[in-house]
This record gives sequence, C-alpha cells and structure tokens, in this order.
Amino acid sequence: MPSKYLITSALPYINGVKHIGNLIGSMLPADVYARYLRQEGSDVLFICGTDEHGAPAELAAKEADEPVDVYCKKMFQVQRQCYEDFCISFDYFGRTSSPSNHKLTSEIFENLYERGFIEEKYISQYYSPVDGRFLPDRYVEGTCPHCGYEKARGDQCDGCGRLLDPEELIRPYSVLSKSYDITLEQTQHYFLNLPKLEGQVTEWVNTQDGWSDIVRGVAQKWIKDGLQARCITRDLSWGIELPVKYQKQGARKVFYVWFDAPNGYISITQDWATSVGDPLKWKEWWQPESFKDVHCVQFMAKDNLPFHTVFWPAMLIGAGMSIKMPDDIKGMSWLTYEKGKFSTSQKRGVFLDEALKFFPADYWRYYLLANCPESSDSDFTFESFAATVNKDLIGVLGNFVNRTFTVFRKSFNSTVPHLDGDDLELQNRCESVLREISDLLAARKFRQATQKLRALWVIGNEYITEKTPWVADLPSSGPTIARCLHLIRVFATASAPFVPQTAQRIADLLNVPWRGICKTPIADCFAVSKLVPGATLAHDTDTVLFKKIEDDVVASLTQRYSGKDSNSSEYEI
Ligand code: B3M
Ligand code: ZN
Repeated sequence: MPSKYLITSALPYINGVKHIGNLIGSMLPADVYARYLRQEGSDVLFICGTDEHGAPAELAAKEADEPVDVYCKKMFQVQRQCYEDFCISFDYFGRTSSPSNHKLTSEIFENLYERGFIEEKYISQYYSPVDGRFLPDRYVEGTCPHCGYEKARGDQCDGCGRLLDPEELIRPYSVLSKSYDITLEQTQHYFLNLPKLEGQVTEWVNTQDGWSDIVRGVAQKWIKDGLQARCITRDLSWGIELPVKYQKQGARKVFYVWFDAPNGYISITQDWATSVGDPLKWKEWWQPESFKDVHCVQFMAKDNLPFHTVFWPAMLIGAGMSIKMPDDIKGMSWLTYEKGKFSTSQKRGVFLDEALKFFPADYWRYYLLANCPESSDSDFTFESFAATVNKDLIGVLGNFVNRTFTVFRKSFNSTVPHLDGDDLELQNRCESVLREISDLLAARKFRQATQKLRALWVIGNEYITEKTPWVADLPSSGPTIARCLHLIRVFATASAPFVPQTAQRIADLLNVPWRGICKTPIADCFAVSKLVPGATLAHDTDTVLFKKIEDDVVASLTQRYSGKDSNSSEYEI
C-alpha cells in the first residue's frame, strides 16, 4: 500500500474562464479523491495549474488586446480564484510559464536530443509577410476541401471533423491579419522520434494494470495505428524557447505546447516545494527512493488521453531522467449543456465565474458528482439541476438536519440527551453503506459513491420518521434525538469529500472541530461520532442548510444561458 498519493488534474488552458463541464471533467473528481485520501490519513499532494502556451494563449491575448504575458498573469489569477471558490483543494496551483518549466522542458529536450530521439526535418508552413511570421496550423483558416466549410482550421475542420494539413485548405488566410497573402515556405523543425521509442512505450503501456479499458484502448489504438514522428517546435513568439544552441536561423523556435505542458505537473511540484521552503522536496514525489512509495493518479478529460498515455510517457522514457511515471489515469467523458456544447462566444452554458452568483458551490458539486460523466456523457439542464438539489440536498439531508434540530432545540433546549444503549440495527445499516462509500471513492467511482451517500442520508430520515420524537413522550425521544445528532455527525464526515462547505456548516452546528470531520476515515466514523450527553450546542444558528430552487428561477436561468438572445432574462445576478 503506497504511503503517498500524487494526484494531478489536467492543466486547463489559460484562455477564458472554464465552465462546469471542465470542473467535472477532471478537477472536481480529483478533488473528491484527494479529500477522501487525506481523510483516510494518506500523505497527499494535489497538483494543478494553468497551461499557458500555444495558440489558445496567443489568440486569446490578441482578442483581449493585451500582451500575452499580461493576459496570462491575469487569467491565471482569475482561474485560480474560481477553483478556490469551488473548494478545489489543490496543494498548489501553478503555471506552465514559470521558469521551473522552462528549465525542466529544456532539460528533457536536451536529454532526448543527446540520446538520439530527436530528428530535424524541414516542413512546409505558411508564411505571412503582413504578419511578419510563420503561421502554425491554428493560425491558418480556409475552406475545407471535403465539405466546403469556410472556417476550417489548418489542423482540423469543425465542419466535418476531418484532420487537415494547412496546404489542403482552399483560399487559406491568416487568422491574425485575415491576409490572403500567405505562401508555403520551408521551415526547419525538431521532431520527437516516437517510432524509435515505440518498443519501450508499448512495454510500459502493457504493464499499466490499473488502467480502465477506455484508457488502455486509446493508448493501444495510437500504437497500433503506428507511431509517427511528431513535430515538437513551433515558430511562435510566445512559448518556451529552445536552448540557443538548437535555435535555427530565421524564426525563433519555441516548444509545441504539448511538449511543455505535461512537464508542468513536475515543474509545478517544484514550485510547490520552493513555496514550502524546501526546493528539493519535489523529488520525494517524482524521484522517490522507491517508485512504489508514491502512487500517482492523473485526472483528465478523455481527449487528453493520447498525450498522457503515449506522448508524455514516451518523452519521459526517452529522456531517461529517472522520473516516476504516473500509475493510473481517470479519463472522464463529457458533460453536455442542454444536449449541446458549452460555448464561451455564444454564452451557452454555465461558466465558473457566474455559477456561484446563483447557487453555492456545494449545490454544483453535488449535482455534478451525482451525474458524473465517467463511463458515458452526461447532460446538464437547470431543470434536472433544480430537481436534484430540491430532492436530495433539501429533501433528504437538509430535511433530516432541520427536523432533528427543531425537536432538539424545542424539547431539549439544545442540550444533548443521554442514549439508552446502542441501536445495533441502525449501526449496521449505516456502517454497511459507509464501507460502500469508502470503497467506491477508493475505486474512483464518483457517481456511484454519490448515490450511496444519498442512501446514507435516507437512513436518517427513515429513522426519525419511524421514531417521531416530536410526538412521542419525552423519555423515548431523548435517545432518538441523541442518535439523530450522532447520525448528523456521521453524515458530515461521509459528505466532507463531496460537499465540504455543508460538512463544515454541520460541524459548526454540532460544535465539532473541523479536524474531527475531515480527518476521520469514512468507513470507521460511526463508532467515533457520538456527541457528549449534556453538551449544550448553539441555540440560534440557522439549521436550514439549503434553499429551494423555484421554477421561475429555473426558467429564467435556462433562458439566460441558452446561447440564444439571452438579454431578456429578468433574473439578474
Ligand atoms: N490544457 C487541454 C485542456 O485544457 C490541456 C491539458 C494539458 S494537461 C498537461 O483540455
Ligand atoms: Zn470539412
């Protein structure tokens, strides 16, 4: 059993505020897993950060009419705040543009070069005299030769989905200046010689016993299709520059964004180590004494799987720097919005900087986890969101807590009554579900774990309904209320990884220190959660944990985020 868990979530591109689909696509499941492991007593390091190079950064900065570095610094802070507001408990949220990643990426490149895994080739690329630069794939658009879509990109057509080479485009033009005066010219680039690494990569892929069939399938398909040498440099002004001795005459070369971004997991860990005052501490996680001491699990959306199962491992294997390889990958499917795609430009879907203006983080966290797109896509609608919040959070957990506290305050003046022995039937029911929740979280099955969490809450409601402490004579209702308070603490402990703000509120209501919740293993928590008889709890704090979502709000928000003319929404922030 490893003693340390290194958890990473795919590094979100710097451009724009992310949406709830991005949240459930990697960060939120990773957060639940990290919280669970910390609660079990494991030593956890949870790493993420912004992916700041490549076309997304440059084009977004241009649109914002800001220098790229200024834009990236601003958006890094905006994104970091969003994840903090959603209680994503990163140990460090860093940047791929940090000096540590420049250094590490150059070292990895030089090791690959010295060990013979880098090739130099000439490729034809469009040059734009108007822009005074070469145009990488995503800087060229034109008409697709297959379907006639007029805004097909140099690497892919959004009209028919086909992968393209820029020279296939009809009437190509520069995305930057819209100039059609562009010509194909030869430019020299470096390639990662994946074919030469195929044997070692295949051997490594075949030893990944923990991978799911989906993850393994992606890797094996890429290998079966035959690994091709991959261009790892670009003629861009923004990115990690190649070491001088590898620069070629003419355009300034930077590394292809996917050649630097995954190294960010390590370089951000280096930045974390520096931030805690021990610059070499990163080695405990990426170059441990024994690789088995650390278990590294990576969370990401499924389209990131190829780079994480073949491309980056090939880089690490080829560089030969004794860096620990990740042990497991959780690849998520998609969250769709009203059966379609999220779209920043069309304001279609809910983005993180607005979501919390309407509902607290736990409403979103619970709904997204209950509908986690693990083995298949899930769809978001405000109607289903409201139904789940009203039925589960309000109707089950909130209802039980409120009913308990109403009797507790009215009949027992907020003083914890004495128990009359143990209710073993109740204990067995709860402990059986608690073990299931713990096992499902250990197995990273979030949707099922959330369903079991709800089932645990139902036990409380069924218990209080059966015992009716509000009508029975006082002697029998005392032990009932004592047990309900005990259950509420158990529920807070089990809920902590999923809805941490709610768990914290319950801890405050019970006057239990947060460590007494978030550091108590879920499977064993029943036996250690009894409240002390005679203890007096706060009498005036609000015990209504959640607010019902009304139909008019559902209608208004559905309209607001439909991506159509959304000005008519009267539900103002
Ligand atoms: N930024 C793709 C994405 O945001 C990319 C992930 C990098 S993880 C090293 O979906
Ligand atoms: Zn097309």
